[in-house]
Amino acid sequence: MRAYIIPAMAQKDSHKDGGGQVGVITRTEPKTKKPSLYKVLLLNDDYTPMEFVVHVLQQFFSKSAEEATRIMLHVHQKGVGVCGVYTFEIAETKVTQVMDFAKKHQQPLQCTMEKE
Ligand code: TYC
Repeated sequence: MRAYIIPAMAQKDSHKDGGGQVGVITRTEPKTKKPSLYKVLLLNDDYTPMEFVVHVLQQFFSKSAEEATRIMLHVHQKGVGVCGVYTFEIAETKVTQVMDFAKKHQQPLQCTMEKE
């Protein structure tokens, strides 16, 4: 909540009572807005080894071996899957990290993001 202080001379009739009083208006709406969220997606392909994808999910998305395996198998079977949900800059960083890592290891793995 934020309070706005109105200077005495700006208030109606403030001159009659000698002034010096200030008015305070408060509002109850929170000032902050929730940031938009973005899903980071992994796409399936026929070439990237399953172990490589599991490693990516553990390394860049802090998944356990079990959760990483579950997500990898989901992507393998359905074609696409969610690695995590983040604010724009974090999601963008994750995509860049995965794409750079895949390129460095000559894997065709694709990672993208989409607004929730
Ligand atoms: N389809 C790959 C294979 O059979 C495994 C794989 C899973 C690749 C998920 C990419 O995002 C991916 N080796």
